[in-house]
Amino acid sequence: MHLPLFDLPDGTPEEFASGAWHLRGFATNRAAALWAALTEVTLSAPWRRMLTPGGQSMSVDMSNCGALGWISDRRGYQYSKTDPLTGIAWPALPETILQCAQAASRLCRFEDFVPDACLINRYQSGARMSLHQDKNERDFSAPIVSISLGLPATFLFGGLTRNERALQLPLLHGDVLVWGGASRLRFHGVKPVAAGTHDLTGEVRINLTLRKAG
Ligand code: MD6
Ligand code: FE
Repeated sequence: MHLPLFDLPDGTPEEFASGAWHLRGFATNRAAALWAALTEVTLSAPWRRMLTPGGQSMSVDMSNCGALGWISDRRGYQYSKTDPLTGIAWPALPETILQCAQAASRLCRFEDFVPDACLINRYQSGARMSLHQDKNERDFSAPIVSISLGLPATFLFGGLTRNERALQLPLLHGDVLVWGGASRLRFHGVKPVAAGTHDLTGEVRINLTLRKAG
């Protein structure tokens, strides 16, 4: 059966590149629970600006939950079992976040995705993420699940080399990306987030990136 785009029920995976799916609005009905859970996480692991290996402050505020947290400093990018700010383990991955990620990945035929790391990104207006590859994880056969909440953003989706022209993908509140396979190592980034206000998150965009890192 042929379904034109405008007839797709919310959350239906659209494969926009080999191994990369866009699930529009998949998390919308869980957004309030996700927001409450990540707000709780950031009470224990506060928002901070990390340094790039070059020593510049990133424009995105970050935190983590799960067994491993993604961190960046002058030594480079790595996963850490402890929060360098507090010296203690990252907060546990909230069940509501885990269930959302697993439900989304299952729809894209990744049957047993067990993430051990959840990076939480907060974009205030003007914050951006320059083109990068996610390659600090041990096992590239696991997908990455990315959940967007709050203000919209334009996601840049490039190729396997930095200079390949990037597609632009609008990401809205509640959208989920699942990507792996042939897309796992594609360059990607986020254009500067425009100022605005969202009913749930206020003046920010939130992105949760779930990975199997260890
Ligand atoms: C963001 N996301 O959307 C940043 N990486 O704020 C990422 O860097 C990302 O969304 C790998 C897979 C999906 C992503
Ligand atoms: Fe990334």
